[in-house]
Amino acid sequence: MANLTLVQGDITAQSVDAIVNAANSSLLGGGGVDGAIHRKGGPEILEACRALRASHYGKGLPTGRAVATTAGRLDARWVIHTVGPVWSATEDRSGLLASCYRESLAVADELGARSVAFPAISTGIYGWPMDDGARIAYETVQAARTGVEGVRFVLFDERSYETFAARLP
Ligand code: AR6
Repeated sequence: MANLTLVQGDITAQSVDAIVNAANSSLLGGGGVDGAIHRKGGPEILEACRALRASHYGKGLPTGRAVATTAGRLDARWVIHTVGPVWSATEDRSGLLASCYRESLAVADELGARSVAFPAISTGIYGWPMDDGARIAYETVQAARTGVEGVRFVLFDERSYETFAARLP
């Protein structure tokens, strides 16, 4: 099982093998973590995303799936882009959020990544409640059969950090 750590800060400042991006299915960038990763990582990441769209994901990367590109100028070898579900009060989409963590770790395993940094997927623009996002993140990562040794959750602000810290297994 991977060792779990928490830090408060900016995921683009992390030095790890793979940084996970909370992307959207277009893979062409956006706000939040996605915007920060593309801004700091530089145009190489967008170029790689465009190539992936052209070769495999003409209709977009489905929700719950993950795919890797170069990390450009970030201090990492790869960025793993995953598409979280938009929060719904009427439909249970937690399986899709769990899938983001599981699939990202599966991609990390294929790459041979040993350390992976995750943001709190779906808890920003996509509106997922932070405490439930933390629960799903921990449950899924703990249950994963993975060769990844270190999983670092990077929480942007104090409130999200405290929420994750309170639920840390
Ligand atoms: N480092 C770490 N965490 C961050 C950072 C950062 N630099 N910036 C924001 N967060 P979000 P989503 C936190 O909105 O909810 C994009 O436009 C943020 O506080 O980035 O999955 C995509 O293109 C929140 O807790 O992702 C999609 O369209 C968490 O990261 C859409 O947003 C996730 O917030 C995806 O929405």
